[in-house]
Amino acid sequence: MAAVGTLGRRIARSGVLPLCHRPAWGTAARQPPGPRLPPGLPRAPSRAFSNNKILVELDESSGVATMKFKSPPVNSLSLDFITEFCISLEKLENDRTCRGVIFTSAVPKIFSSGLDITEMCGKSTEHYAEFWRAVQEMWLRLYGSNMVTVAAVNGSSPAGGCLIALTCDYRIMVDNPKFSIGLNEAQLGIVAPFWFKDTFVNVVGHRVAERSLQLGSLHPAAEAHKFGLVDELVPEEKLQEKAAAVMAQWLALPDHARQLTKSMMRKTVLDRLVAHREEDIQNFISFISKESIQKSLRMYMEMLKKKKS
Ligand code: CO8
Repeated sequence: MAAVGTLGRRIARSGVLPLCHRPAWGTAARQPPGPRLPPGLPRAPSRAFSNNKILVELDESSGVATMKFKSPPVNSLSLDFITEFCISLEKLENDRTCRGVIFTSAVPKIFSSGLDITEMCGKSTEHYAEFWRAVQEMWLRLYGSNMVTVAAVNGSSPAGGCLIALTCDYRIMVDNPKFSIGLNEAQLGIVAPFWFKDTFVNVVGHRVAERSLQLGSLHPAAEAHKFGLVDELVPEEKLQEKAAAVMAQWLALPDHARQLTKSMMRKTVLDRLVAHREEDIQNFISFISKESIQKSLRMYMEMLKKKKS
């Protein structure tokens, strides 16, 4: 898919409603799935839709979808990836049989390497505006989702990858010291915006977030678990089973009560970005366009390439 047009136009072409036209919080409680079938009887079918970068499978009997990132080598969050993400999420949000989504990766050892750095290097002002609006949109849709969202983190998850996990309701990570997670923007010479910071603070608290953000830390799985960045660690082979069990626990509650509680906890942070969205885009453009920042990003990309040789 070519990276052309605004995210709004891209989503409009897909027939998906833009965020501002979605029903208000709590007004569209999801329908619980039908009664459980006795063993042996045919089950409701699973539905799958796949684009280039994300595979979505919806199990209609449980009401749980899995979104699997499949954009090698590192599931970087390019404009195309983010567009697919928003469209897929919106399709599920509008599907009354879907009550929860598990996010995971089909790329071995990587959950997501975060925002695609090439989208932020040597591009036009218009491109930076389109890209940043898409990043905002992805966060607004996911943080404000009515569905239960569980991140099944099966690999490294720096920066924007960590943000996706932080934005979910619950995080389970594979217990592997080689996998790390964190908002490492400072290491790239860039600054995580206020809504990345707000999301992080809401998960781990102010002190831990401040230290981790200032140092641009990437935390090995066990350390991330110790201070609550991830809720649980499991062996790789147990990840799917655990994610399904957590999802079942969250879905056992009445949707309207859980959704209204989620909204109460997240509304202030969501509203802050909505109120300052254009200003945030202009800040991003003027920051990322600075020659000193461009130089830092180029050096970082070179460092990634050199690491191989
Ligand atoms: N964007 C673009 N390309 C990337 C990215 C990325 N985020 N990450 C890796 N790549 C590329 C590499 O350059 C390499 O390319 P090539 O094959 O052409 O040399 C290829 O992907 C494979 O990478 P590695 O060889 O490094 O793969 P490994 O399996 O050894 O390691 C890692 C995987 C751990 C994910 C490693 O690649 C890594 O650490 N990547 C960088 C992750 C990172 O720092 N991301 C930060 C992105 S910024 C962000 O998300 C938030 C920005 C907030 C904006 C604030 C604005 C002001």
